[in-house]
Amino acid sequence: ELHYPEEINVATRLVDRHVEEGRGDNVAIRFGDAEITYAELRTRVNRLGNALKERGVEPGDRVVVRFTNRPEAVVSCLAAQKIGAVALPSMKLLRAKELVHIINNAEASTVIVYDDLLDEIDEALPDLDTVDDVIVVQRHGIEHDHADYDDLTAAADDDLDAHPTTRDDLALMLYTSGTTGQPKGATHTHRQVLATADSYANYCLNAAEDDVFGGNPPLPFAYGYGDLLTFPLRVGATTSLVENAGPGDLLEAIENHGITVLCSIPTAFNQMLSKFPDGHENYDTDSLRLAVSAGEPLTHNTFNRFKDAYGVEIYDGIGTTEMLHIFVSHREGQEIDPGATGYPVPGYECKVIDPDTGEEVPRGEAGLLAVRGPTGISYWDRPDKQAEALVDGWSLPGDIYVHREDDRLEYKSREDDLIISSGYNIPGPEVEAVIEEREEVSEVAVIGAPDEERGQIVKAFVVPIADAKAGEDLTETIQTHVKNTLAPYKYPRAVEYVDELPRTETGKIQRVKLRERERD
Ligand code: 3SK
Repeated sequence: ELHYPEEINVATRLVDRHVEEGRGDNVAIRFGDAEITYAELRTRVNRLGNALKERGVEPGDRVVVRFTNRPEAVVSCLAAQKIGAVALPSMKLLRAKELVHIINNAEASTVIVYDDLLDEIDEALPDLDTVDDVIVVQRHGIEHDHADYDDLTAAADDDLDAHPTTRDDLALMLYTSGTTGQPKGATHTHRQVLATADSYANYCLNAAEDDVFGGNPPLPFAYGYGDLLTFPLRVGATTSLVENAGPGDLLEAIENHGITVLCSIPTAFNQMLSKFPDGHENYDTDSLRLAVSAGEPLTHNTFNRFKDAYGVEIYDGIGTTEMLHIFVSHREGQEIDPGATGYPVPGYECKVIDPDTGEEVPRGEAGLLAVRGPTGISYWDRPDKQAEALVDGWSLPGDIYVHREDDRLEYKSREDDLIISSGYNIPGPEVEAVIEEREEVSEVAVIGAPDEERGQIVKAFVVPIADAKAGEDLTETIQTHVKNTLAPYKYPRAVEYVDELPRTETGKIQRVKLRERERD
């Protein structure tokens, strides 16, 4: 079990402690050619923290931080937390209407925003009920009439004592990007933010001071917040930040920043493999010691191809915004079975239950995953959803899993993605993984489409690779391949070819949109 003192502030644990213990010259952030040491990061956090206090931000206030992956995003979250406020990072692609919902729901007082993301805030502003201050980081010379981040921080004091927050005070709020419905605020305390590093990053990744964490998950995504902020800073290591990174940018960052732990999502690993199948021949990737994937299940195919091309294994994990980070994964040094997500992360317990009775199902049978540990589901102001998602102290993230005889947990599907056809339960992602084995297929999503006779049929939406010929022949090839690989009732009775799949900003396939299309 992880223990934390009653009074604790995440910002001091991630920054000040390293300076006080002689690691002030360690590089905390690499961004392009710039390096920010822990000593410099502390000063930047203190200055912004003092400026926020002077502008009236109080402990407990919510401070919206709207940035791409840049150093100011890290500084802003830590400065808000250091003065006892709650950082609320916001995804860059959110539009004014979505921002109005989130910011009003959180009753935020302040917005810190990068100038090229200001227009949606300006559009939202007349409808924002509680915001009384907008602070803009000027980088692109975009004109505005708000307070200026550089002016405020230049005029502020270098020293700041952290607010005496307790371990159970809120430090972070993240709205679920949601493949369905209105975004909900997931709240996280100072203790819980630290616990993601002290459980997953410590035990599964062996995070250490000489690591460089890098990749492309956005910082406002719980996955990116852990990978690129909490994990490296917890151990005095370095985070490599790259704005809007594509496959080439990631490879450049590996070479230039010496990334040791590469964090990304399956789509981006696949893009790296398609564009740079022998990436290590074009770039020096020797620094890599492992890669981490989440967001969508990783297929065998991607795991094997990446290992062949880049010489490292990808550790797949399941996490959610509500749980803050990964709670099932393999650990470094364990034999990875790419057919399973892995074991409960040390500190967490998992069981697989019958959703109707709440009883554990026998090993080998599919059921709903229930999890408890140092983080858990805690929605902001949504007692209805909270009661459904946290039952008897167990969080229900909404995933269907099998607890195997070998103790590993094997992912089947999201609860919503289970297809029931003629009485058979068919996990869509299982069929997707098999279809994706075909070389003609670039991406695929499988859903249950309404069918009078069978209730639902398995339907595959396929993005073919550039030179594959979409049509009846390919459909037959796909269907035969699935019938030969899985129980034949799982084959897609319908296949539709599309140019792209609908995705959330964090890269998750929005199967709900495909289902809606089929219903309309
Ligand atoms: O939503 C996810 O897929 C996720 C995975 C790992 C860590 C955090 C999150 C939100």
